[in-house]
Amino acid sequence: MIFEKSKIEQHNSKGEKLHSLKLAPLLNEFPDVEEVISLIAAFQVAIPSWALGTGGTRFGRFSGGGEPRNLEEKMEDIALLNQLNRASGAISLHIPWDIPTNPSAIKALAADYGLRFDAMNSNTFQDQPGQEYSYKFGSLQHVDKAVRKQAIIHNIEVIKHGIDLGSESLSVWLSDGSCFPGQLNFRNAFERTLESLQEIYAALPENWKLFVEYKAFEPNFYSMTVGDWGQSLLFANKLGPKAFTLVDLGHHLPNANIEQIVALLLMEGKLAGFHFNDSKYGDDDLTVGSINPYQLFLIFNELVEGMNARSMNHATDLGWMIDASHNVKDPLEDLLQSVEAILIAYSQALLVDVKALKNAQENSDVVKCQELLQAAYRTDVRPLVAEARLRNGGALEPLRLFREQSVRADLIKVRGEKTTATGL
Ligand SMILES: [Mn+2]
Repeated sequence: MIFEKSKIEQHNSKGEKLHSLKLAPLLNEFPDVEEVISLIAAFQVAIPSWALGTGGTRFGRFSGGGEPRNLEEKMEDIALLNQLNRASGAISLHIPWDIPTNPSAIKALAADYGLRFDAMNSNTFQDQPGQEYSYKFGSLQHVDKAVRKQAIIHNIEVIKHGIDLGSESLSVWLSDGSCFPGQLNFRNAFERTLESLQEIYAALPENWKLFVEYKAFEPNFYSMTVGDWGQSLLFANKLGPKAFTLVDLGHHLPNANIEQIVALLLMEGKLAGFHFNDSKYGDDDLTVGSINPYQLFLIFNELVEGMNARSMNHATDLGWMIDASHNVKDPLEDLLQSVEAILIAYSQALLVDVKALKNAQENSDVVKCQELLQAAYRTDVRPLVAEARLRNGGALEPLRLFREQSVRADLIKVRGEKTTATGL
């Protein structure tokens, strides 16, 4: 289901005139606009292998059609996204849902599609068929050493799969914790988890990173052993220089100031990167930017400022991943919307008048600070994002082209109406 290049060219030439008209004022207004466009063009967001099918809730799942039935078809879908937006050139694999049984063939397919393998994700939050011990009461924190060992071995296997594919990081999200007061000795749970993570850390190749993801609640509803950024940072600091804290936007208690968390993790050189999504209540895993785009902008504002302060490469020094669930939308359309929202927030952050903001901060000119931030946020940067995409060979309007070409209908013809992606 790969697009013919001519279809994208046709689509672009149809829209080119209107695009130029919209772009012109931005080219005039911002002196550094060429640099901004090239930064946007370099920015890539990894697509998780579990986000290409229809997700569900604990109440049910309403299947879409034409969903990818295996890893190869998932990669095909990501290649298609990347053809359209030129900003989705990486895949983040989940093990065991997407075990590459023939790694050299998978690697060759990725090379054909121009995809690279981003962070690998382990899973000790579910019991797998044939597994000796249960994770009902935790994995790396478990009171039974044999259970911990099983979870450690799984993580090391995930690292090995990643080495085969050329990935360079492991994301560990633990559902470990407790459901009721008194169930767990917090200190002992932390210490056992740390010991387990140390064994996993020791198995990392030299150039690898370990991402420790935190989450405030669910599935455990009294305590989570890696429950917030403080606990994650404690683990990361104790583990060593290859360990970092991973921020998933939906994993905080309501109204948490995520931008401040990001600023301080960057200051400490301990920010791993992001799992992007949006939420209104909890870990809703909604389309990025669909509920609170201003918060996303404020986060990117801290990211850009903090990365520049440490002379970091925006595109490559942190892990950028989507972690969302698509329950009612076409997953591919949702992912196009999510990547677009990320690029828009990033572009707006790049337009902040940093010098003027610094000056206003130094003078405690609160009104001016707000004006400067909101001036950038209220700029319609969509033509800049489209221009970056155009220069990369993508489509001016990816979503429109996706619909005009009836991509989903074609996928249903090939894959069938009733399909379920692995892991869902
Ligand atoms: Mn996540």
